[in-house]
Amino acid sequence: MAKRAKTKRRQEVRADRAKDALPALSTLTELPGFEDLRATERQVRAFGEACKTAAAAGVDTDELEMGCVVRLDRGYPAIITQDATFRAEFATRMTKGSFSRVAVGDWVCARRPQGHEMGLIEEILPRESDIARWRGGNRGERQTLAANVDLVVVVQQLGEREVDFARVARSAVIVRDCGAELAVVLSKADRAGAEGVARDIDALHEVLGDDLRLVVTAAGAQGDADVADIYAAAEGRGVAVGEDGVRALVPAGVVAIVLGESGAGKSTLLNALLGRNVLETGAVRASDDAGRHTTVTRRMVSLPAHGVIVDEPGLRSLPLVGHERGLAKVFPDVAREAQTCRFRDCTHTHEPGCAVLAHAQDEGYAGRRLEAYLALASEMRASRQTLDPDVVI
Ligand SMILES: Nc1nc2c(ncn2[C@@H]2O[C@H](COP(=O)(O)OP(=O)(O)OP(=O)(O)O)[C@@H](O)[C@H]2O)c(=O)[nH]1
Ligand SMILES: [Mg+2]
Ligand SMILES: [Zn+2]
Repeated sequence: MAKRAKTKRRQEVRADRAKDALPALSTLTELPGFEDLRATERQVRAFGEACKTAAAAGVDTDELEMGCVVRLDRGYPAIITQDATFRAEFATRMTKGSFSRVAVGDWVCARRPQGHEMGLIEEILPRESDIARWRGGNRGERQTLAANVDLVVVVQQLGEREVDFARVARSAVIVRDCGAELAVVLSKADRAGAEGVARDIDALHEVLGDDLRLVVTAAGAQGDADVADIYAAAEGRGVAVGEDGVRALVPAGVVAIVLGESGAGKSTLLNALLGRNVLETGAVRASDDAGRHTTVTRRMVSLPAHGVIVDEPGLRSLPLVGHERGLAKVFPDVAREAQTCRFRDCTHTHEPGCAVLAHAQDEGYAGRRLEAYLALASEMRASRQTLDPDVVI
């Protein structure tokens, strides 16, 4: 027993030290203001209900405020309310079970007990969108990356080789399934050159359609790199370029998140948008061009005169599990045909009475669009069979 108490004490000391090492919130000038973040009416109503519940549990309602989670530093949330910015932990009645999983962007019922620096999260209010990915193996779980964001900016780096359009298509399906809008930033355009960029834009248009919101950037190009030709090639294809192109995606009032592999240049891009080096960036490995997971904190930064963007740690794997709705949103033309196939479980590869194949033969889909759809659909079919049905949400 004594041993267990000692271990517990040691854990507490370690947790206290970790808290002390967190950056002081008052020094973070890039944090959004309360007026930059807008809760929906549904969330405001839910806050009212949460106050009633807390009052019934004996909480002084004068201490309750509606707040938004603007950072998660090693799991510790920072919350912004109308009057204050403070760190918070979970009220004891919340710490059990999955309710304690708060994400950046979450609106919460927060409590600041009189004379306390640390706040408490009494309740997480319902999410309007939930950007989540599946992680782990057969008994995996959904990990929420951010809540209540309007737009996901998928950042994909360019290089000498053709853009990894399969990865962008996969990201698009997950984003559209999560209830957010999608935009794609092709970063590091200086590495691809004008011809490479033109090739990559065409590939993405082929797979994801011409109305895909696309921006080509080179925010971290070395000083003497000439990107004028490269940007001209993109603009010639009707694609926006540079930091202004990205800013236009995130007007005031919009909350966005950047999503992409480690090393894709997400933090570099956000620093360029902020006009100063607020976020840490790190070199990629020469051997495989992969990043080293430089960003570890999920946090909001506020763009001057524009909206808010959440910087995220890079994601390696993006398994597709149960995102059929997202697939149908990204490929509405294929999904429409698929509904009239003779077999409900048609794989659209060889079956008689397959409307997708018939359409491909008669009118055709753009280039590699069908190929991308089939690859994603088949992966989802496979994951559905291997996953434990109990954990599929
Ligand atoms: N050539 C070139 N290099 C870039 C560009 N943008 C970023 N880089 C480099 O790519 C590397 C990774 O950049 P980061 O901004 O740290 O990438 P990240 O996506 O934030 O990575 P994680 O935080 O690990 O997820 C750095 O060495 C950057 O200098 C660019 O436009 N051109
Ligand atoms: Mg980063
Ligand atoms: Zn079919």
